[in-house]
Amino acid sequence: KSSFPLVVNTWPWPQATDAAWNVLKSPSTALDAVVAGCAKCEEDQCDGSVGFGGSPDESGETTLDAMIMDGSTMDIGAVGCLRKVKNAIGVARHVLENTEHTLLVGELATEFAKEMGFKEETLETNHSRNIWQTWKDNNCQPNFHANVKPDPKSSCGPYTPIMTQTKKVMSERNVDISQSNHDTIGMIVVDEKGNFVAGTSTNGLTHKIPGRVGDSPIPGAGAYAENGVGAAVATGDGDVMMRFLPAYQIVELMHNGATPTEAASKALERILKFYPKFNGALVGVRNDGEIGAACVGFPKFEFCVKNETSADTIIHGVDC
Ligand code: SD4
Repeated sequence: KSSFPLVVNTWPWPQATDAAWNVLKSPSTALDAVVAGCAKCEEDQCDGSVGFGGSPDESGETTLDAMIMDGSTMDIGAVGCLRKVKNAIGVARHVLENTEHTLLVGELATEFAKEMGFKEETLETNHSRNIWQTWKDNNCQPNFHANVKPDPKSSCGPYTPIMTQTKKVMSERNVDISQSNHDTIGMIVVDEKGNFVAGTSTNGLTHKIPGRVGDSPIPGAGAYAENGVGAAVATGDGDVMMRFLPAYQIVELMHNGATPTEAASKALERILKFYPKFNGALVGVRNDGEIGAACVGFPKFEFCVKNETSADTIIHGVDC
């Protein structure tokens, strides 16, 4: 059980925890802290899975998903498939604060971001170009159009449209995450008054079909927060997770008396009934400061916790 204020985030990324904590103690709001924490990972390109230069899609482009939810108002701002803007969580915050909307997507989210003063720049790096080139060299030319026949002279055989390929790979449900090592920062910040804010930021799934949006910007899937109950965040196979709204489930289960660990385990069980090879991890924080997590399909899941009780951020591990 933790005291408040509190910062919790997915994966062993204490630099993000510390960034959020420092802002929270500056002093500032839980909303500011989540934005600062997730932005730190976007800048640091945590694991190559957050921010620019990671997880190129089938056309080589990196696109970003992010969300922020304020449990004191139930306001949400989110961006999906955001192009050419590095600070996805910052744009999500502007959706929350400057619009009546919840989720903006794609190129038009970029237009919105530019209006809000964000810089338009490429999200490609040598690293992301290399990942994409290596993949492309081994998989033949992408062919999005069903009526275009694969080139029979191609050295790597008939091209499997990614749609089919993805279905096949996805049906294994343990291939994509372990191979592409893609993770999301999901962060929960609680201020000293018990206001909950949750956020996410990710560059999603490597070699995704352009246009794919994961669970991270979907309310109740990637994150959920409700003052008086708690908050939860998710990481893992977003195409599956968003079908179950696990973050919402955790908050709802906690509302009905479950501990965060029980709630996270139950939410995973619901998914596993249908997708036994699914990979994912969930973290929840309850209104009384209790923290819990559950995971499946990863060898181990680690998450960071920072509160007043220790000078350093503590990394907790859960066996999956
Ligand atoms: C997604 N959930 O886009 C994200 C990726 C992730 O660990 O969290 N991977 O599907």
